[in-house]
Amino acid sequence: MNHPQHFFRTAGLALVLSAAAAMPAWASKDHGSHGAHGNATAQAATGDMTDGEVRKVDKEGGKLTLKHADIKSLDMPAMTMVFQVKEPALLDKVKVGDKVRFRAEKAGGAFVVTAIEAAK
Ligand SMILES: [Cu+2]
Repeated sequence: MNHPQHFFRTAGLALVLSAAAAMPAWASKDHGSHGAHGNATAQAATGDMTDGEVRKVDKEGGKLTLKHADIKSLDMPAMTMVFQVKEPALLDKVKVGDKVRFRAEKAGGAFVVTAIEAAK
């Protein structure tokens, strides 16, 4: 007489357990996608500006020599090179030896600094 009751109780428990076991798999998958999204957003924000150091300012030529870190958007490793500047006024914001953060893009075969600011 006790056996059927025992069977149903065990079966009921097994159902609860399998439902509980399914929960973490779903929950962690959802959590993982949120984490990946957060990382992508952070990468875009930090990949925006590149660290550099001013080596030379050429106001007449509208050029700037920068020792720069990797520029991921331009697929360029760290190096020292000459950039053109989009606005001559950008050259007034920096002097030789300044640590800066800047944004560069490729325009017509030349690399052009479009924004620059003192590194914090
Ligand atoms: Cu470079």
